[in-house]
Amino acid sequence: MKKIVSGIKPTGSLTLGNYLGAIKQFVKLQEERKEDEFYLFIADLHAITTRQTPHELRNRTLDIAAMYIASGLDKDRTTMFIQSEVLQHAELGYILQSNVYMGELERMTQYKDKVAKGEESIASSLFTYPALMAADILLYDADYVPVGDDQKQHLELTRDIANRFNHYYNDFFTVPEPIIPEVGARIMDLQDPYKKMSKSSDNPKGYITMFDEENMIKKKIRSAKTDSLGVIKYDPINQTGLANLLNIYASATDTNVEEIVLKYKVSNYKTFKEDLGQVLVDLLIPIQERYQDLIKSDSLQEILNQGRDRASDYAFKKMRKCKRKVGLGRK
Ligand code: ATP
Ligand code: LTN
Repeated sequence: MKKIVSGIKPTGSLTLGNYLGAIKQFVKLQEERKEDEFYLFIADLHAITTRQTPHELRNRTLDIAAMYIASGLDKDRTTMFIQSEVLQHAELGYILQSNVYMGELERMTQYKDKVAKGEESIASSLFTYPALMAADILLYDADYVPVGDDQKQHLELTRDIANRFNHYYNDFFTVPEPIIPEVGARIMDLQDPYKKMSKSSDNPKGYITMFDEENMIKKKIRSAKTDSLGVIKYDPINQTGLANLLNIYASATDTNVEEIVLKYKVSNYKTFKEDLGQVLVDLLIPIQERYQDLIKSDSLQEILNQGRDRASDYAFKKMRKCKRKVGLGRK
């Protein structure tokens, strides 16, 4: 039996990128791997590395939990919980800060990108973030971590931290492996296809959220940036915007890009975009309907309570052993 762990930050409305890169992937793994255990958390401690409005943060945390279940997650086979409700994440995060070097953290591109944006006040937690992320994973002895492409570097660092700790204190943590989807791992912004689709982007036209209404979805796809070449083929260098739309289509329909190109070979961008809009409407609207039922129900609260208790149980035991290893506290 393997353990699969992943997290998602409640920093904005979930996007199509989050869905295709992470959520769909998680649900699929769960369908394929009947023997395995699944832990999934809403990373609210990570969200506050950038300033959040308290009531919005709290609402979005629940939104994400409901969206996961609405997307097909099996609630009976998932330990789903809110990160800050399991105290050991912060505790282990601190210990791991002492096992990661400044130079390593300085190399993290997610951090560098945020700094490069030129924001004035950068919280110190944004810098130490990878230590907390490593804690999220190592606390549960995860074997696999399904994530989008942007998290690959953090996962590598998590592995380095685990190996370093294991070397110094004798084998203690399971060294995890990332699972990154073949298609859908990097959905790009619809208006600027050189940049990742991101829920904290300034331009809402660049992303589709999982809450967008039918007309909005179609409109955003229709106005997605393409090129003037007018031929449907997969050429990420010269037709970057179109390549992104082809990836979205392939990922949303579980097909491959070649098949889509073949289907639209003699078509035009307008027809292709109309069809893609419809594909996404057919994908997202049923999820939104299930979400509406869930967000009002008591069952969501019960799932999160149960998840918190189960995760805390494991985390408590792991941390007791960890502190003993490191020499903290009394015997
Ligand atoms: P932000 O935009 O605020 O930085 P984010 O959406 O990148 O947030 P998370 O919410 O933590 O960050 O991401 C959750 C998961 O979604 C991660 O596994 C991440 O790799 C994946 N993901 C995020 N954006 C994309 C994208 N554009 N394409 C594919 N996967 C993505
Ligand atoms: N850092 C991730 C979110 C995240 C995560 C995790 C993902 C926090 N902890 C543990 C997988 C496992 C992000 O920014 N997308």
